[in-house]
Amino acid sequence: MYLGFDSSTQSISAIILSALGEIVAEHSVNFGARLPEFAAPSGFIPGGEKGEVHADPQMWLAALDLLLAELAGKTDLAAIRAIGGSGQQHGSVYLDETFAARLSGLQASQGLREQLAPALTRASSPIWMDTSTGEECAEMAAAVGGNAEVCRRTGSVAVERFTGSQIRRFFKNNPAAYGKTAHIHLVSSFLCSVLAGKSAAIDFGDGAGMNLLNLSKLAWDENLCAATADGLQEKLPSVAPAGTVVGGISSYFVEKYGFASDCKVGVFTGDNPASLVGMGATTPGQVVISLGTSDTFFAGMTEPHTDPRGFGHVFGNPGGGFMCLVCFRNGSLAREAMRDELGVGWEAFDVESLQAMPPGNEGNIMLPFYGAEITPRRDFSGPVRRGSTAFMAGENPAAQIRGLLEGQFVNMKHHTDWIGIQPQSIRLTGGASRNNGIAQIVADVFQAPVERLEIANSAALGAAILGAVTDGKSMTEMQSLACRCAEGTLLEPSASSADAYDMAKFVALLG
Ligand code: XUL
Repeated sequence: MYLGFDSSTQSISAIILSALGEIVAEHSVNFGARLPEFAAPSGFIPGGEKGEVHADPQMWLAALDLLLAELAGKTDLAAIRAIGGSGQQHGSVYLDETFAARLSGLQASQGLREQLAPALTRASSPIWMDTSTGEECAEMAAAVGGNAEVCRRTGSVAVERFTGSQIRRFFKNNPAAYGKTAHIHLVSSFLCSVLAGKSAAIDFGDGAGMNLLNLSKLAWDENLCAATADGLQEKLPSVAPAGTVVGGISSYFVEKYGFASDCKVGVFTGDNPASLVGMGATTPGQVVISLGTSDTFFAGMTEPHTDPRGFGHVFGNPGGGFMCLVCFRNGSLAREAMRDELGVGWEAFDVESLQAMPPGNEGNIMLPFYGAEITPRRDFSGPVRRGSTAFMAGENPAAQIRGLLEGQFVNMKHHTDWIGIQPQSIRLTGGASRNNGIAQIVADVFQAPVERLEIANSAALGAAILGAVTDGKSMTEMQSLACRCAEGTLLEPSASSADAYDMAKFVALLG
């Protein structure tokens, strides 16, 4: 059996997968609810100033112990042959030179938290929600000749939440503590190190979320490391492809939770690359659209070509090659805002309600943004409408809702054209993905069939599949066994809608 962990913003989860692709056990620990002593109800420390959003790495350690204690109570962990894992991307953990010795000397009689906390040189970890490093991003970009160059090298322009600018901010604001730092890990590689009992490598998927990994060389970029902080390269772990074995599990976990001593630990990855695996979408041509608070589009790519507009990101694909990731801030955020503005319920987003207007919305189009957007990166004070007088006046809920949804997915199609691959099939996930009305619009706009998977936690499933890959199993075989589509969820695009969307008019309105 294989164990997959996903340490996300609000919780840590585990999935145990059999070699036949059956989910044998699932367990999760919610940080806010289960570890109230860290005063982080949503997984991060509230009240950060100037865009700072940090989390307590000690909380992640306490949660790992708690999760395993509870999992060991209901499953025999001795049957686990290999472990894979993923973490929220971009977050970083700073440790001194005692880290390695502390890891190899962990005592099962005590907890991870008290034994490893003294190695932390930065008490809190900046995470992906942090927006405090605009200045550092500009400095890094200027040092290598501009953002186009950062993007050419690393797959993304310099981004606040990415780890490089976060490291630079620490180096500038707290040089003494930076000087004491011997290892800088991502959330993923930190937890992997703890499980393997030694400092672990970062994989190409999560490493690409740092603005420090040169994608054509698949190695740390010397110029960007130098532009970030003194002596950085020596503090970064090595890089390795997904599926690489880090080593056997640390004896701490064997003694304390009953793992077999020959259980292997593979390199961990980011939650999005792990989701690509867990959604069975690592092959180029398959696309995942996650409909959450923000909407996210990700897909496998053969070549690491980058977004000329600078909004999208390119990461390593755990299945080989590369993947793109494009985030849209106005996802459910905007769908909810419109629902509330119109005073309707979610049934107004159902297939039947949406059919009151035809695909293309009789030429009524909308830029569907209720506030700041990141793709495109611009502030909006509300949706921008073009069309009939009634539509411009906000009348006819069916036309407004269809206008919003079509706008969201036409905007998504436009801003993902640079990957150069027509989607063969789209796998929808996230809160709004069960809604057939929304799913049909996705199918029609992209002219591709849309399906939904049985499982909700695709990152932990992907992590468990990566565990199996570490043990020599084929990823595609594990995906075909484990990534099953929920019955009756396949929707075909309607051919008559192929020319219904006026992309050119939408792009002109975007300006
Ligand atoms: C991706 C990103 C988020 C985090 C959240 O770039 O910032 O999706 O990985 O888990």
